[in-house]
Formats: sequence, C-alpha cells, structure tokens
Amino acid sequence: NGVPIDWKPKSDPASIQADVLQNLEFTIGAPSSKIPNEVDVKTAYRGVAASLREHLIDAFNRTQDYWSKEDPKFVYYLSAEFLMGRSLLNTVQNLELTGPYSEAIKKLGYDLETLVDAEQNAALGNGGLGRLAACFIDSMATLDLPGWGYGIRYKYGMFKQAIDAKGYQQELPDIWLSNGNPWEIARPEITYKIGFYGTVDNFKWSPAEQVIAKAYDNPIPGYKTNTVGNLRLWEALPLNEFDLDAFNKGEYDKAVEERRKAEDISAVLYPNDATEYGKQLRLKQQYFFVSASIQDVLARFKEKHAGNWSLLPEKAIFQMNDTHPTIAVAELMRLLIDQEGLDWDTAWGITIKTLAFTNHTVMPEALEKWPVAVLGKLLPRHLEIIDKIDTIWKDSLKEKILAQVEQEKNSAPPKAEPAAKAPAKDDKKAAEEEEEEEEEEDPVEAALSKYGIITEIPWQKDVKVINMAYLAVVGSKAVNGVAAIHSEIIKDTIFKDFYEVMPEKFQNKTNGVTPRRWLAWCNPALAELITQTLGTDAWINETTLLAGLRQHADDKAFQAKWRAVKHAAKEKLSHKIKALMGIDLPTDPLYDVQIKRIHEYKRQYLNILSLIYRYHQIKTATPEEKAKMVPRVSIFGGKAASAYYAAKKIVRLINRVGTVVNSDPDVGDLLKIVFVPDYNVDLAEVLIPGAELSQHISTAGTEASGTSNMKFAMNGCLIIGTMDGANIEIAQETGKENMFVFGMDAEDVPVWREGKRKEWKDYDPRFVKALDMIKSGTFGEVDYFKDLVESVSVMNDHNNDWFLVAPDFTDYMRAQDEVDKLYADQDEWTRRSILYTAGSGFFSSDRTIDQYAKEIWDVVPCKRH
Ligand code: DL6
Repeated sequence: NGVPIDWKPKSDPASIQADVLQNLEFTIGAPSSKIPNEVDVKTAYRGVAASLREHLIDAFNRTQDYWSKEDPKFVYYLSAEFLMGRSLLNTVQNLELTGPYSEAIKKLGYDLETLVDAEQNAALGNGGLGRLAACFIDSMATLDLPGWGYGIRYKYGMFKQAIDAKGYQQELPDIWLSNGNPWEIARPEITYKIGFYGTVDNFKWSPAEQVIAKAYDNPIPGYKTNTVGNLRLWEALPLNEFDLDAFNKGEYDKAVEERRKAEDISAVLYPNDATEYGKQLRLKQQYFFVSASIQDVLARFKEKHAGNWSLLPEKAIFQMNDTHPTIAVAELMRLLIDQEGLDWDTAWGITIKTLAFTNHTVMPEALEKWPVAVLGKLLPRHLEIIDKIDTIWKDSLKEKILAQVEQEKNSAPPKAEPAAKAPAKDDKKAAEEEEEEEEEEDPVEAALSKYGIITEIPWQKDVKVINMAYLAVVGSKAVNGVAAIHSEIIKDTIFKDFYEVMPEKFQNKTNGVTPRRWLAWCNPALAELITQTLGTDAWINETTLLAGLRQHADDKAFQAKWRAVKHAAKEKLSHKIKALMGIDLPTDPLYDVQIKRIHEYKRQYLNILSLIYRYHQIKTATPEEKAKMVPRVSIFGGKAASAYYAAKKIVRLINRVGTVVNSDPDVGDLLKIVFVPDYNVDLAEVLIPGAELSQHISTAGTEASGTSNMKFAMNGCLIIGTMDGANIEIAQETGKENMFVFGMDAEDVPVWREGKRKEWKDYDPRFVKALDMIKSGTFGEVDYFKDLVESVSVMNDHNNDWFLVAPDFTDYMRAQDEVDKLYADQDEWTRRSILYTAGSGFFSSDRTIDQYAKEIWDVVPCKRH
C-alpha cells in the first residue's frame, strides 16, 4: 500500500553478521555482554533463525500480497500431519544464502552444521503420509503454485523413542517447542470458533461446547524462485480463558478446566500409522482443523466475491490427505447451507467440485469408520448431513441397480417347485420359517447396501458406522491412489463398487519427494559431483536431467569418484551412530538399511530372521568360508505404535539379536546389527546418503507407495524389494535387473491367503533354524518371543502368517545371496548405484505436484516479477 519499508535483503557476510548480532540482542534478548561468543549454541541458532526469518517474511508478504491481488485459484492441502523436520538448513539453502550465512556464522565463532543440529525436529507426523505433505508444500512453492497447507499445531509431536537396556521401546513426549519456534508467525488476530456436541433443532445447530482456533503461519520458501508459500497450523484455545466465578469460590481446578479441555484438542499427535483408530479426541482434532481451515478460506473468498458462491470451485480446491480430513465434505455443506443460506443442491454442486481425496492405504483398520453414535453426539448437524448425502447417493443409483436386478432375475434358472408334502414340523418352527421367507431382503436394497456410506459393521450387526473414505469418494471431484499399482488395487478392492459406477473419478498420482532436502541438501558431496558431471545444477529442479548420469555409469574414473563420495557418507553415518549409541562401526562392509515405521506388513521380521540365520552361518563357518563372506552392517530404525503389541516385540527382537551378535567375538566385523533409536527426519538425512542397500520388503499389495525407496534411489542406494507400491515404478525407471526383486506378487498373495495357506508346510530349513535359535534362547526371553515365533510357524485362528513371512523367506534369501555376490564386484555395484540416481528423476515431488495441479486441481503457477 505504498508504506515505505527500509528493510533490504542482506546477502553479504558482513551485513548478515550484523543482522544476526542485532537479532540476538533485540529479538532473542541475549545480553549484549555475552554476544556473540558466550551465548550457547541453542541461542545462537535462534539468532541466526531470526535473521533468516526476516528474509522469509519479506518474500512471504510479497508473495501473499501478489496472490491476493491476482486472485488465482488456490489449492488447500488439508492434512492432519506435516512431518517438516528441521528448517534452518532447508531455509538457508532454498533462499540461496548458504555461502554468506556460513561465512558470517564462522566469523561469529560457530559453524552452520552445529547450529543446524541445535534445532528441534518438527515431527508433526507419523511417517510417510506426513512427510509426503511436507514435500508437497515445498514443491508447491518451488513451482509457484498458489497453495497453502492446513493442519494442526500439535504441542507434542511424534513421541521420542528410547531403547532401554533390555531392548524394549520406551515412548517419551516430544517437547519440540521448548526452545521456541522461530519459523512460525503467530496470528492472534486470525481466529475461528469451532463448536462441538449440543442439539439440532430444525436444521439449526446449537453447539454445547465451543473452542477457538488460532492461526500460526509457517512460511515455506520455494527454490530458485521468490515465491514463499504457507503452512497454516491451528492451535486450540478456550473461548473463555478463565472461570472467575469458580476462582472466587476457591475452585481453582474448575477455573481453568475449560482451558485445559480446549488445549487438549491440539495437544498431541496420535502416534498411529496404519493401526486401529477410533478415539473420540481424534475426531475432535479432525473436525477442529478442518472447520477452522474451511472457515478461513470461505472468509477470504467472501471478502472478494461476496455472494457469488458458484465461483468457489474456480477459486479453491481442497485436497484431503487420507481419511483424516474427510469430515470436510459435511462441513463445507454445513457452512454453505446453514451459514451462507444456499439450498442443498447448489451447495452439493459446489462441494463436489471443490474437494478431492487421496487414499494412502488399503489396510482396513486404517480406513476410518466412525460409529454413528460417536459422530452424532459430537457433530449432530454433520450426522444429519451425512445421512442425507447417503440417502440421495443411494437413490441416485436405484434405477441402475433395479435394471441390474431385473436382468439377473431374467437370466437366473427358474426356482424348483416346493416339495408336495413338507415333512412334519412343529407349528412354531414352521411359523418362524415362514416369517423368515417373508422377511427375505429386497434384492435392490441388498445391492444398494454395498454403496452405503452409513453401514453396519459385519461383526456387530446393530452398530452403525460412517465409512469416511466412502463419504470422501462420493463428495469429491477426484479420488487418487499414490502409486500405479495402489491406484489399481483400490479400484479392484476397497472402492470396487464405487469405481464401477463412477470410473471417471479415479486417478493415479505416484508419490514423489523433494530433491532439495532429499538429495541436494542432505548429500552435498554427491550433489556437487552430479553438478560437475552434468555441467549444471539445474537438475535440482529438473530432476529428469539426472538421466544424463547414465552415460557415465561405465566410466571407471567416474565410478571411483562416486564410490569415494559414498564412502565419505558411510563415514559420516558411522560417526553419527558412534555419537548416538557409542557403537563403533567399520566402514568397509556393505551398509544395509531398513528405516520406516515398524509394522508387520513392512516385514522387519523377515529381515531380522535372515540376519539370525546369517549369524548362524558365521558361527559355524570354517576360516576359509569366513574369508569368503561379505561383511555387512545392518541398520534398523523406526517406531512402533505404542499399543501395537507385535511391532513392539519385533523392535525388541532386533535389539536382542544386535546385542548378542555385536558382542560375539566369533563374528567380528562380518556382521553388525544396529537399531538406531528415535528414527526421524534428521537421522534419515544422514542414514539415506550413507546406505548402499535399502530394504523395501512389504508383503506385495500392502505398501501403498513408500517414499523412502525414492529417497534411497536418488542417493544411489540399491534396493532389495518386493513388487509392491512404488518399487514397481522404481524398477521400471532404474532397470528391474538392477533391483533385487523377490517374493510373491500382489496377485499371488490373496491366492495364498485364501487357499494354500491352510496346507502350506514348505518351511525353509534356514527359516526353521532361525526360529529354533529364538526358541532355544540364543537371544534370551524365550517366553516373551513365543507368540512372535508362533505367528509365522503355527497356523491357527490367531497365527496365520497373514503377511507371508515364511513363504517369502526362501526367495528373500536368494535375493540376499545375489546382493552379497554383487557387492564383491564393486565396479558393477557402483555402476548400478549411478543408474539408480540417474533413474530417480521421475520421483521428484515437483512432478507429482505438477500432475495434481494439471489433472485434479486446475491450479496454475502465479509468480510475481
Ligand atoms: O502416500 C504416502 C504414504 C505411502 O508412501 C505409504 O506407503 C503409506 O503406507 C502411507 N499411508 C499411511 C496411511 N496410514 N494411515 N493412516 O500412512 O502413505
């Protein structure tokens, strides 16, 4: 608006140094007598972050002003999770200020790396789904796409994991805000009321409880652009700070009860990943952030286009990240009808053009279904709306179903006449049977029930639930899976009936990861070598240029350079592990890494069983045989959901095996097994560059995509994996012959589960040996591990090896033999490593986001000049 602002970007080390000093004193409040050399590292980090924040805010304000003026269509990425990790390095790199900041920081007596390490991890996500959201907003900004992320500012993020001396996982709170958060901008002026409970009278909802959602903005810098996007997170606060009446009566707990109850909503991230959901507070969280976000968007829309609601789909699209934000369908309807006075049909027409839905899992337990009783109590008006959507939706299918039923009836063979004389029965029984016949379900109703958003759960006939994924499918303009195979599977399984009646809605958007954080910034030496070789750093945004490395893959001199970079990354990783765990790791063996959430379907169990057998082999080998063995360092990392019994046992097994193997003098450097505690984004940034082999070994058909497989591939790490999720596309891009592929494929798995499983007995003797070692107490705790052993070896109702650990073991061992053989040929291994990076260009989240923008969102870049 023309107000002169004399802030100028500082890009030379001297002015940056002055700016950091000024921020240390006036923003952070460090005593001038201690600045710069005597402030502690955490304070120094805050001073540097505050200085960078000025750059961010300047570009952020300009971007947002420009977008507001231009009024383009925006995408709003609704996600209960954003696993951002640390921001300092990413910010300084994306702003292209690393050189001058490093120099300035050095002059102040610190170094950039130490300050980077002083930052707390923003772990507001469980794993792949949350990290994907973080990659997406990085790409949106880099591609100049008008877009914001919307989520929850959890006070406590993903729990911190410790492993105790006995190998048990311990969960500790993640107090990530204890050192402040210099990257966020509190917006006390941006608040919305969110209601819960209460009654509905003639469509008018009177909530019994209300809280305030307060906004915090987190500027998201793009790379090689002046665009800075936004992640707006909501904090829950009470409507009334304090109950003065209660206080005056001496009821101090009651005086702050409302505050505590409200703050609970944004207190903690649910530490679930594909495990059972269903907690009421979780629904409260979901509605809280969805309602605040939609109210926020509608408020801005109204400022510009008051009353012109038909324009909304041209100005906004909400992408719902999995089922967590899908209450958005009912909330948008409620706001348009109850608040803005639109009629049902107009509101519905707008809603289904303004929402889109991504599915991230086929695990039935992770597809949220809220009991009608729970949702109806918390959100009574929404239940009415969902009920009506369900009725109208099923009505719209009636004609089609009727025709189908008629056709089936006509083509069915005629029913046999009843026997002339029925055997004698007592009267009561006969009457009952007659009644049953009379009550035979209407075939149209029966066929329609498959499409019900509100259904009964088969194992509890009288409990009605709302299938949130179905609500999202019906209420969205597009539905997508996250890898090619996954998008096909959802059409054949969980959404089969819906796909048949509206095939045009279903799409695939194979995931991607940001090449900035996951290659250029976390692996600077490899990035430098790539830039030198390609003669440009344009590959950082144009990852398809990485294909240019292919022509160097056979060049021995280039291979040597590539190997040297990998070796240095292994050294860095080994130092990190030494610092964290006190374990000395040799750097010549093969570095084999499996890092991801601990889950039966991801099969860390398969990996550790093979390592137990490897241990046995080492123990029984002659010196000559030992000399031929390929030494290996096996690294695991990942958290088990706190209530996930089997996963916690797997964590303990890995730790017990590691303790025994690492201290056995017969083993030496031939095998080391390490479980790195508290796996998180910043550990991944060291583990991935240092890995040579990574394991993506889920039971085929279970891992929707996987994204760490893409990060490993970018960093020249070979993959051992099943034909599952994005592994399939990685194999296509990098050459299937270069991947260690094993196991049943997604089509064979159901066949095995439904048929062969019952009589299958072909246990591999090596598998039996590994289990015997656990059973006989080689790793202690025989009773504790008993059910884990039985889960893959004794078939009964509880143990049925659902994830095919036993039947895939033999082929897994074959693939592992191939790994060892290939590692002995370092030239060939390096050649493949280069080919992985060269083939990883497709897996940039820039590509994914470009596809979403063009094929679903209809959002185009808007870059200020
Ligand atoms: O799409 C991101 C990520 C995929 O890469 C993983 O394969 C998939 O397991 C994960 N899905 C979830 C959903 N689970 N729940 N809820 O985290 O999404």
